[in-house]
Amino acid sequence: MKKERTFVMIKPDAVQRGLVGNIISRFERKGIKLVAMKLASVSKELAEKHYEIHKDKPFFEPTVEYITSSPVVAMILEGNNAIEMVRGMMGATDPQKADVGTIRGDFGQFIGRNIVHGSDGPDTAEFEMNLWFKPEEIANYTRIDEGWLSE
Ligand code: IDP
Ligand code: MG
Repeated sequence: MKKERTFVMIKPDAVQRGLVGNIISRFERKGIKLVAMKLASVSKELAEKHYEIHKDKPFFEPTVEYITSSPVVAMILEGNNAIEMVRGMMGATDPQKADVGTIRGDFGQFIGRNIVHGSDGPDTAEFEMNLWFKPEEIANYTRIDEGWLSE
């Protein structure tokens, strides 16, 4: 299976509601490796770049407002097939449609307050990791359980 890195952001509502630990814990327990992380207040400029593929959509402005309203936790996660695996753990974009057991399904109610972001493919992951992190902010290390997380 392909080892991948993906960009994940815990959105302002989840930080405000004290869900940071629970969300990170889910990724840790799955065996996904945390390689970069920071709490950040997001500028309008960064938010607009992050969501630039949606700039013509009606939800663009409100989403930029949402993401800049209070701090977020930005992360790079690494694991086997990590991009798809993380998206699966997050659940559908609309928390009302997300399966129970997923992050959005367990914690969210509204599409405009949907708890978490994860890159949707290899190109987006690359773009978002470069947008949010400098190379020196990324830690390269081996986790002690990696031998048990491969076959
Ligand atoms: P994703 O986050 O599951 O990849 P996208 O379609 O890429 O979903 O949308 C990006 C973000 O824009 C969503 O996570 C959500 O915060 C916001 N968004 C998407 N669609 C709507 C909508 O219909 N109303 C309000 N916000 C939306
Ligand atoms: Mg998306």
